[in-house]
Amino acid sequence: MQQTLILLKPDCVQRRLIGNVIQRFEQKGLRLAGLKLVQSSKELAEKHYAVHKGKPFYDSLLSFLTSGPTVAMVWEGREAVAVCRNLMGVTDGAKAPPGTIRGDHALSVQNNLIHGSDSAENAALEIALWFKPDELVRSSMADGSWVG
Ligand code: D4T
Repeated sequence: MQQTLILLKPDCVQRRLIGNVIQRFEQKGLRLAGLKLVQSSKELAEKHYAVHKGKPFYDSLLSFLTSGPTVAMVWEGREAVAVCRNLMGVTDGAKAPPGTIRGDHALSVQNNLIHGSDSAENAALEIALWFKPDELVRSSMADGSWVG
């Protein structure tokens, strides 16, 4: 069973799209293992986007991620990393296909509503950055054997 970190970025919260996005992950059959509303500090944003340090969009990206509340979530299920990335659509909202979260609701590259880990290894690092171990809940779903 794979886990992934999903962030509903400040634009998603401000545009009242939290419920719309969560519904998509639920409907796909993933299980929610952690959920909280976070006002990201600059330090947290710097750690989260450390890989982009030095890029032209880095400062703007930090300002964006710290500009308001973010919903941090851990979703799990079979191939959860790839499943979530497919539900999100590509980074540039203008290029994301209809039916995806970004394809349906985003036009921007930076303000693209959502973050999802890009590998199982990065998911583990990012989950540890955003969540304490006791904030994650282990459980099974009643329909687990049907959803797979
Ligand atoms: P995240 O990490 O937010 O899920 O986005 P992606 O995985 O889809 O895209 P990314 O790592 O390439 O970029 C991280 C973040 O930076 C913003 N960005 C990206 C930007 O503002 N300008 C740019 O030119 C690029 C490439 C968008 C997402």
